[in-house]
Amino acid sequence: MDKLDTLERDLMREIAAAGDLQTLEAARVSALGKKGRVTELMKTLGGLDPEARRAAGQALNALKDQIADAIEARKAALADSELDARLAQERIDVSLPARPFEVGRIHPISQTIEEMVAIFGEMGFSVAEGPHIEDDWHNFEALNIPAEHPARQEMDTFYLREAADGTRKVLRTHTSPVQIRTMQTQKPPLRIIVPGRTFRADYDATHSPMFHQLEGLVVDETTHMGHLKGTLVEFCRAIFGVDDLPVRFRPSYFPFTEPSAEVDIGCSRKGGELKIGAGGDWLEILGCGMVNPKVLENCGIDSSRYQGYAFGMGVERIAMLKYGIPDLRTFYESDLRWLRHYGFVPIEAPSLVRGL
Ligand code: 2NL
Repeated sequence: MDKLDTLERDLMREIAAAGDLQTLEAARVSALGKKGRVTELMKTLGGLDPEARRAAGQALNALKDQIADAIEARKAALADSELDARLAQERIDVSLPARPFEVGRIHPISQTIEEMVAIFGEMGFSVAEGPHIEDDWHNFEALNIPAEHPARQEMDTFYLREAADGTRKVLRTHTSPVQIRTMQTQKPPLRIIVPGRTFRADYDATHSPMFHQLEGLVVDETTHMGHLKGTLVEFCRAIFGVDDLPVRFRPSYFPFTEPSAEVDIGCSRKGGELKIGAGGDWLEILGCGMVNPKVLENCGIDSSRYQGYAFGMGVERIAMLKYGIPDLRTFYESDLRWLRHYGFVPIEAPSLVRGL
């Protein structure tokens, strides 16, 4: 029992004296470890007679618990003071400038499509989409574009490798095949717009092998050229934000519409600067017409009952005019400086969500 008192005093002193977690762990091992002093004493119990063994056993177990508790308490105290020391040392410098917060930009093509969709959306049009890879029928044949038409020649169209049956798929040269697919699968009345990528083998300051179109199609029983004119005049004024913008319909030809027209908007070109609005000059911005009855029939729509109009425009061209972008090729260069200049900060850009 004397020995136990001495051991207890020694161990408690060691624990109290441990100045860090490592020293404390060493003290624990030397007391309670496999060869620790308390453990070694436990092993001597077997040599005592039963009476003494019980008394010594109880005392030893009590000592073991006391030491273990003391170690835990010391451990907590050491951890606290370590944290206090770290907190005293580490400071937050509130005067440090905040980390730069980079916000991406919306590409002018995406922004322009968004604005077009919003304008036509308010007029009751829905958006339709379709595949970029098309077959000859959907891209040309159904649209009344004859085999000898220049658009079907190798020169203008990207053809895919010939299949085993001799047919060749194409990268769609316009978004019209989506209208064809819609007419095949849905019943009139139809009122859709089709924004999307299109592909033609052409490359200069105003042409890119990949570009964007937005086409529209309305088919109903009494839809006529007056609806076509009203819709497109309204669209031109809305997209350029000019209420009294002059709009002119000039007779033209497309195989898929009859009659067909090209639409010009008023502008002035004084001093080499282009200004959209009244000014005596004209700028072509889209094509349109009444859907050729042959096209309706090709899609299984009864042309003696239904008629409609269609239109198409290049998204890049509208974006260049609206946002003063001089070279079409820069749209696809992924130059971040260009994107920071011409792109739109999401929260500032007019969007569908807030009705432009
Ligand atoms: C242009 C002119 C146009 C159409 C596209 C169309 C589609 C079907 C039936 C009839 Cl499915 N027409 N599309 C009609 C007239 C003009 O585009 O200058 N595009 C850039």
